[in-house]
Formats: sequence, structure tokens, C-alpha cells
Amino acid sequence: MKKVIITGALGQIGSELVERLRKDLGSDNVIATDIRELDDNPVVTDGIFEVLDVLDKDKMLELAKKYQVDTMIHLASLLSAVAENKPQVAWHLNMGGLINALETSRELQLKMFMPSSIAAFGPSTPRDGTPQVTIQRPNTMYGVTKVAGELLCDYYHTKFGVDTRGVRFPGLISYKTLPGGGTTDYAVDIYYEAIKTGHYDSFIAAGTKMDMMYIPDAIDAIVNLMNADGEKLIHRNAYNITAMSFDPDELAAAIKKEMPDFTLGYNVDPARQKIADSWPNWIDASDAKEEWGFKPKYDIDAMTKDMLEHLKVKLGKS
Ligand code: AKB
Repeated sequence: MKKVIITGALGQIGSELVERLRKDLGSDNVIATDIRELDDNPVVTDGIFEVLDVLDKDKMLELAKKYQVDTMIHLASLLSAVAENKPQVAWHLNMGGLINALETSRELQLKMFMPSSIAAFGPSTPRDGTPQVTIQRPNTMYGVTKVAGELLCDYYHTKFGVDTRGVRFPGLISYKTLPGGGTTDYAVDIYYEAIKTGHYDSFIAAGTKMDMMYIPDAIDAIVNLMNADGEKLIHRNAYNITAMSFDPDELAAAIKKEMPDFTLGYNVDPARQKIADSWPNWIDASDAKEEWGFKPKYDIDAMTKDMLEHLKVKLGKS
């Protein structure tokens, strides 16, 4: 991975990955793209940025050729809750964007990364210690596009020899860019509200455990997987990865250690709760550990300390 094009670069993962890769590879070797342009965002102002709608295959190919990239990191997609509200749009964007990224990678022989998700599992999947290879019958449109995406990436690898790689991300927690439209977003919102008001009403019910990860570990996972020895990758397109699993009460308890007056209430959103109920409690990441050394650094307490410190500064409450 020497020169990279990134789609969806203004999103939660993209904005942090761009910053990291500009440091690792040099600013001229990171081509950030997104469907929108935000004039005051460092992704746009601090390096190469191009407007790209991932459904525009010609432009995607043209940009990849123009900058002579060797790697495609395809992040643009709709998340679970938004996708459930507009399933046809989600199918069109998530699958249309992916096939364009795969075709561009095939034509130019690029290495390619696609994020899958814990959403690739469904109600009939074993919920505890969910294995790497198991039943995948998701009942959400987002999950359907993730399973189809995993299979399509496998297909492009075996049929055309494209070096496709990917992980199943859990909920990602970060303070720089909001996730926007996911089921696990409560675990980000809670920190903002803790600082702003000292109270949060969770849209996910008590007792609902989901896998989570702090964004620095997610960024390390992408970089490490893309730099790993391809010969060792058996499950190349959809590694289970996770750093922790908790329910809203457990997260609130971690916040209370830093902010003893914080209180948690509940205002459950039935639509997002239904999605959460279809996902595992915790997944088994041992294949990622064995095959390419996945090793998250942050647990719930370390993440909470760091999140609160940074958000206090961001929100002017330090
Ligand atoms: C979502 O909640 O949709 C995402 C995910 C787990 O893929 N954070």
C-alpha cells in the first residue's frame, strides 16, 4: 500500500484514516474522495481531495488512473438505520459503489479494502462468541448488502485475482466525526450528552449487548490488514474483529467513573432496537488475531477516558 484512493473520506472512518495515511505515506499519496465537499474540513483542505460519487464508475476509474494509485479503500455506504428507512437506495448505493470499486480494482490491479460489519449476521446466527464462519441470514438491508459484499469480494479474488481484504467492524466510537445513521451510534451520542447535559436517554434498551471498538484500533486494523502478508490470509474478506462488548448500563458505569453525576435514562427506538436484537452479543475475533496479528489497545475504561478528554476540548467544556 503506497498510494491510496479512499471513497467516503469525510465519514467517521474516512476522516481518521485519511489523517493517518497522510502521515504514514505522505500527503501526495492519499487521494481523499467524497460525494460532498466541506470547505473547512482538514480532509479537504490538508491534502488531495476530489469530489466523487461512487456510482460514477468512469470518474472513479479516471481518478485512480490519474493518480496512479495501487490501493482502493472503499468506505462509502449507508449505515444500518438509514438503510432500513430507504432499502432500495441502500441496495443501489452499497452494491453499485462496491461493484464500481471492484471493477476499478480489477482493471488497474489494485489492492482493495471493503468494510463489512457485525450486521452481516442475523437472528439465526449464534449470538455469543459468534464464530468467523457461521450462519449469515441478516434481516436488514444493510446486512444483506454486507453479506453480498463479502461474497462479491471473495468472488473477485478467486475469479480475477484481485487482492481484496476486509473486516467485520463492530460499532465504532470516535470524537472527530459523527457516525451518522447506525444502530450503534448511541455509544457515541452518550459521550456528547454526558458532557453537554450530564444525562443521556438511550435509544437502545438496557441489556442489549453489542460489539464495539475505539476508532484508533479500527484504523490500525485497516492499515495492518492491508500491510499483512497476503499468503497468510485465509478469511481475507470478512474478518471478525472486536475490542469490547457492552450494553448501555455498562457504558454508563464507565462514564460515571470519570463523571460521577452522569445519569442514564431510556427512550428506546423500536426500529433501531429491532436491528440491535438481530445482531450478536459478542463475536469471536481469533482468526484475525492468528492470521494478521489483530490486537486492539483500548478497553471500555481507556476509551471512555480518552473520549471524554477530547470531547471536553471539542465542545469547549475543558
Ligand atoms: C451501524 O450501526 O450500522 C454500524 C455497524 C455496526 O456497521 N455502526
